[in-house]
Amino acid sequence: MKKKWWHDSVVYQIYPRSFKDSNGDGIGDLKGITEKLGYLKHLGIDVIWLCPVYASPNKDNGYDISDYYDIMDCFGTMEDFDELLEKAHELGIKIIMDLVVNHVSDQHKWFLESKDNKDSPYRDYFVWQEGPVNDLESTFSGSAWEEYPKGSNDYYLHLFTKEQPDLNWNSQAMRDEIYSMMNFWLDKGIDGFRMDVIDLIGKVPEEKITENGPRMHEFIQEMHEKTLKGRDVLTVGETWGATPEIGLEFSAEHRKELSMIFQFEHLSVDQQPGKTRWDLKDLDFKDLTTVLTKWQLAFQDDGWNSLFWDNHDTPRIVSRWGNDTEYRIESAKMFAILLHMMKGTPYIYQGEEIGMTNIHVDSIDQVDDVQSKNLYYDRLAKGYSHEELMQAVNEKGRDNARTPMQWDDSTYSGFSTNQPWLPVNPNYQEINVKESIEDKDSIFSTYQKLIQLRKENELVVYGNFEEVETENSAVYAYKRNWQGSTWLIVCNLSSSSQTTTLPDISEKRVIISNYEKVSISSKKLKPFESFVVEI
Ligand code: TEU
Ligand code: CA
Repeated sequence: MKKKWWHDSVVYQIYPRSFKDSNGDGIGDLKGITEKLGYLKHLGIDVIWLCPVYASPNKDNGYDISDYYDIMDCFGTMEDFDELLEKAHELGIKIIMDLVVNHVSDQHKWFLESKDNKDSPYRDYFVWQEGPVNDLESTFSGSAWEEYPKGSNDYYLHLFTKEQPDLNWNSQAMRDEIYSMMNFWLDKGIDGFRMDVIDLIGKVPEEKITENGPRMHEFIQEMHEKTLKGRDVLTVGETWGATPEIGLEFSAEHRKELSMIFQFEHLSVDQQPGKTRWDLKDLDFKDLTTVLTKWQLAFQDDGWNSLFWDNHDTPRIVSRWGNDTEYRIESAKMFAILLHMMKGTPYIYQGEEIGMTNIHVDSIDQVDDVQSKNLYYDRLAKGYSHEELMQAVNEKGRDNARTPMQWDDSTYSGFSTNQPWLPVNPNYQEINVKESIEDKDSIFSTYQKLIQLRKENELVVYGNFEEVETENSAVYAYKRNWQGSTWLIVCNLSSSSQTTTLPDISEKRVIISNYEKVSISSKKLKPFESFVVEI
């Protein structure tokens, strides 16, 4: 495998609205990020993935872009962006931007032209259809078709909110505009893109095909040819519908498409098969570890994995499958060790490195996320109970990951001097960055050490992956083999003690662990116990 700079990199995802507010308006901003670059350097990350900062009316917090060439007012100016990029580069930190090109905002000039003038060249930039339309649904509930103007029998497609009209990728003119825009940012010196729902661009809505449409790879290859080719950048596609085979098509080197993809199969194991994230199901450890192993093996020789538990759309892993009370620290560290010892590029979502947790709300009025809100009202009308819907929102809602970053124990957690746009999690006095950096046994220091291990050991980057049988589905174990060395990674996924059939290990060769005293006989593991040992 040809070496790439992103093979041994660790990426840190920033949701700017919630990261750091520099001017006291309660909303995080670019200057706030620049202020905190030193912190990220201290953590040891190599790359920042910046969620959308482009001009936007914020119907979906920046994922509805009204101008790709401008910065959102509340985040700052293009000068602030240039300064952030420059300061980051000075520290050796790269920045990849979110690229949202499946749809734009209904306030984007292309759509404004398109919607009121059927003869406009921009009409074809969107997916217009005459009624009657099919029953295709939006990810954010309700029909994916919106009639405009009312009574006209003309409909446009929106796979997300109706304020996010879908772009028509069959239009060459539209595609060329997207490529010019990408080159504008790449020429500025950014280091790559995270591509929002990129597996939807080949959609054929009249056949109800959304993910993995027939022309998807063709478009990505054209994009590569016209923008990425010859540039040493990281690209990661968000692909909810990817199988390992599709993942390989996206990321195998000879395909000339992307560096890697985000697949979501491991995060779908706690939902009822064939249903949505809101249709809850208890986690079965075997389901999870089977998927993890499957993706590791799929990219053993070609292609490349991304590794992540959390992002701005998913609940916090420590609350989701760990234990955010009694074993918060142990379980957060266990999930960190499990993930960071795998082959692929790890992504840390802001706050994950200090073990930030989900929040609890009692009423839908306390929720900001458009997906949760739409779901609630849609299903309430369909007869679901308030209680079951609030349970789903509390367990899976996107606000869980979007509460302001907890920097210290002062009012508003050091995020802002004013009431933030989304309330701070009430546990900020106990869980915050200040406390974490001072404590050498913190979750933060485990992340720091894991990042360091990746830097110092090719085994972590390129070692062969091999699952190890433990005769206990609550205990996941795997080996990494590289040039005669072998590391064994052992993780108790459960909140109770577990026995296994693993061989005894030597204390002297423990590389990292989440309990001070590692269970020397690995036959009995403490709750959420995890360690890495050279064998
Ligand atoms: O997410 C894709 C997406 O569909 C998720 O929002 C959703 O949570 C998932 O389908 C499970 O239900 C991307 C962005 O990450 C998200 O923030 C945007 O809202 C969305 O695209 C639209 O741009
Ligand atoms: Ca601000």
